[in-house]
Amino acid sequence: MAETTSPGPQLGPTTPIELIESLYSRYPAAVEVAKRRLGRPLTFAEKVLIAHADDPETVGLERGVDYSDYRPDRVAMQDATAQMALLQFITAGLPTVAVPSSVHCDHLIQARVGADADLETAIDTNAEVYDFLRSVSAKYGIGFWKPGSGIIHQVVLEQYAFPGAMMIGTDSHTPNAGGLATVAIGVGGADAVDVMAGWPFNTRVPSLIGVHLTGSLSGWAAAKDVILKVAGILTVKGGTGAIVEYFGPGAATISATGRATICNMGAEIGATCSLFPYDEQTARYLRATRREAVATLADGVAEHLRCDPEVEANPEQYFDRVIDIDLDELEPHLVGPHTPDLDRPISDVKQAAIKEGYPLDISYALVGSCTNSSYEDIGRAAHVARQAKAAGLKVRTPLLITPGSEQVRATIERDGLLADLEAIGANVLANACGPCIGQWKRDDIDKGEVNTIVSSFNRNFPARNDGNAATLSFIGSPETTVAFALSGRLDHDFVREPIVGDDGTELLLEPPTADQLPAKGFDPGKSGFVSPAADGSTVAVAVSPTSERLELLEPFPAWDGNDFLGLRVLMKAVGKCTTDHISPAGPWLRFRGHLTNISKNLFIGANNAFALDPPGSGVDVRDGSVQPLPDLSAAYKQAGIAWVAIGDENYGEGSSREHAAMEPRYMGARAIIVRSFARIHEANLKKQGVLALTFKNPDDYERVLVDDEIDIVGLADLAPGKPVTVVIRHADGQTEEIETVHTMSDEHIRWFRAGSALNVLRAERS
Ligand code: MIC
Ligand code: SF4
Repeated sequence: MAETTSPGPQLGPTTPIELIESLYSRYPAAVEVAKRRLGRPLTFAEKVLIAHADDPETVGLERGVDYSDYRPDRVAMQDATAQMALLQFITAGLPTVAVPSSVHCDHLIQARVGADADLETAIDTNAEVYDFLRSVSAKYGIGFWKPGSGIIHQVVLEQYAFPGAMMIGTDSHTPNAGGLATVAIGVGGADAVDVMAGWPFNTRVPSLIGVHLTGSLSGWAAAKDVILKVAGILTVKGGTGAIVEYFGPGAATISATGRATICNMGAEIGATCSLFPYDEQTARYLRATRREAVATLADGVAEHLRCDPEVEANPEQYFDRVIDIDLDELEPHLVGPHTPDLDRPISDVKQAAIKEGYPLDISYALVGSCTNSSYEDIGRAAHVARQAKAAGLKVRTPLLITPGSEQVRATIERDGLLADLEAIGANVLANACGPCIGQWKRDDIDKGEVNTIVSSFNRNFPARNDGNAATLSFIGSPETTVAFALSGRLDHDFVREPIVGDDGTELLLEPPTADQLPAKGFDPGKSGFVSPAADGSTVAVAVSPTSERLELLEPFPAWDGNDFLGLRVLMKAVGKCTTDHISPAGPWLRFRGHLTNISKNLFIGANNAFALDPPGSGVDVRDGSVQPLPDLSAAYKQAGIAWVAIGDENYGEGSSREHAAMEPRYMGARAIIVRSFARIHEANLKKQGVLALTFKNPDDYERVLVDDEIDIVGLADLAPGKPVTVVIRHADGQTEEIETVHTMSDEHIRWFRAGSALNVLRAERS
């Protein structure tokens, strides 16, 4: 295992040029190896993968089948997931991280009053967690970005991502960096720990979906509408296990930050990541963000930083699936409520809203989040605002703006774009996730009140933004969001109908236009970067044993070698069970570093087939009582009753938070058995030593009843590709035997036996 003793290249706030040179020097030979082994031209994604293969000559290449080892160039972590990742990293006992890594403080800032006050409150209330992250970063050679410096994915795009790179990040929207031609993959903390410890990143070779773009965006259509359209086509599970590669003449017309929006929201279709090629758009963005030298280097290997011409000419031969989108025909779209793939062009929204009975008055409009807070985004939103201001109009719906980074904030302030938005009544929040992740103190409605909100965010699962499952959340581009804020009505087609002011003034908005990049260059604003200590051994990391927010981890017990017999069914999820249902964020973000405390939210958003009302309830089979699922799991744990949870399709969709896997593990789950899994969550369960099983016949889901006892047998013979037998013993004495399948490799089986991947890592270190 590689071991680094000095933090060396990690020290600065950008990717060291030597690292890029060294990677690019490996590209030609690695690409040649893949061409020889596959006997054909390559897509861009395949080039990046082979250039990062642990061993290009032997790495498995079979898509969707092989598990392969890669060497990413970088690891990025945000504060809400970094805590658990770093608590695990500490237990590995290494002197420093082996790969350049960074921590970004963005998720824990609550939106209440406005940027400055909210930031001050966050620094105060999260002091213990920020101190922990800062000292761990200082000790282990990790770059630390202070609260207020921006949302992880914007900062990574501005500072670290570079064409042809591979990185992993403990956040599902890490693929944002695909806008800069980086293969950037969202992972759970345990995967990050492997890479920071010098191990390779092991993942299944992704399948490849090609999106062929022609034409160019015009009118109201924005980059956001490309991905909303793709989400409508592919649905929330259509991208599972795939890299989505964009190419074709239309791709060249989209700015680097627009591409990042598209790649960011590829997370919503379950994609491993999304990717645009390197070209003049990428180079322009690199130059604008003071990385001229990176663009020059990339020019030198440009042929390797895009797909081969044969692929572009005959994509069907090289991709598993090809989607064609003509940007000339693209309309603005709106998706929602409750799922990002319920897609409609704006022209259909009015009719659908009336038919479905969605509240027509919009209660809030929100612009920002990691997916849509670039200079161009805010510029287009501001153009709409200027038109309204000139006509004497103000927003009818309160409008909140969260800039993506301090650099964007300082620049849009300097260029008057923030002032344009404030002039129509917008309120500017801190550079952070804020309302996107439920960090929103909303006082205008009561819990349970049905209401409509529109945002430019990426997720709209129930209760996500404001903790109220009755809020209907719709997603569109920033300019769409501002247009809706002006009319205040979901049944207003702003493309075709004028906004009517209180005094009868009519304004038919013109389609927005804006500069992609600031003509005067970016203003970096206040620097939020803290370098790690030159000698980390002198830095102490303290976790108070009485803390309610941080808790050192105890290793999970190893498998005892016996089959699992007589497991109880804690719950059977019906329909969507995202990570926001399993371990919600919002107020619970507070406990992300404390496994015992955060486990008190286990499944509180889940819809359990056996106790539907209220969500998060379960039946105690010992006496038939209905209880909150966290209480029930605690009671079972205390009584030594092990359990399984049953899931529907795409179980674990959404976040990368490994808490959604660690909590069930900690509270006594032996297996999670589902109709299908979302990629990151399945990987997280395996890492934590939970059996992640899929019904071979999805209808077997129906066989599981509330008072069944479940046996999982033949575990001593667990092997890759071999089904696992599950015996369902019904309360009436009948028994059914079903087959489940899994995606465990030999390595994953080792983790299961050892109790967790971390236990394996620790054993190898000692
Ligand atoms: C999200 O958008 O759901 C989050 C919050 O950024 C998560 C990470 C987390 O739960 O901390 C993600 O997308 O991975
Ligand atoms: Fe933050 Fe929202 Fe982006 Fe997640 S999706 S990183 S919560 S802004």
